[in-house]
Amino acid sequence: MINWYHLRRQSLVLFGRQLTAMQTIELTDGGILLYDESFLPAELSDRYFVTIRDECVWEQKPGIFGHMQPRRTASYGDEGVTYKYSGTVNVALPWTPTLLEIKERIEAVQGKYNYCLLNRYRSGQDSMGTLADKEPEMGNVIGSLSLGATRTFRTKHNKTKETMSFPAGNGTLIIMAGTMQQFWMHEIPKTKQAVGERINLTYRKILEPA
Ligand SMILES: O=C(O)CCC(=O)C(=O)O
Repeated sequence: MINWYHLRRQSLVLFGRQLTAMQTIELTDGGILLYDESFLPAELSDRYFVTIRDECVWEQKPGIFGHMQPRRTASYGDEGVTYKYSGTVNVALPWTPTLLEIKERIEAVQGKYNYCLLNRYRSGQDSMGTLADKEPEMGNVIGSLSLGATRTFRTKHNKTKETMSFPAGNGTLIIMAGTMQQFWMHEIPKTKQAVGERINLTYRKILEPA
């Protein structure tokens, strides 16, 4: 049987460069958002979801005002990398084979990453409040892969409040680049709909402190 997914992907390899079906969305003030709703096929995404859910070390951390973050997180990366944000200190555990495999797939599209922050949303009541990932030690390209239930990824311009929403479902890839973190915030709002569990992996480049 012909595997249409692979045929589509292969047809996008030209002169050794992988061209993907990503949409490029140019945001106000130089932000760039790349979006591919079906970057990975469903069966592979399902497999990654189960492996990552079962083998990663998850914790629920206190957020900036002392309340517990409304989701679980995990932290993996190159040896010695630590990512600090919103009052949390996240020391990277060594990469798992699955996280490395996904990293290579995303790097084939854009970016070079040495760290991955994972977010696990157990139900529609888990969420991520509005934020921008603009710590000075972090590179501007973030590769964000979603697995499991579909949630809304919403981004809003800091001043104009222009808002864009994208379904982030099983196998969706979003790459945030350009000046997006300076001018745009993003969030995963709560939903009252009965949604299942979702895992999101944000691959990042944590630069050496100057
Ligand atoms: O769960 C998501 O899709 C968003 C995660 C994210 O962007 C972040 O952790 O900064």
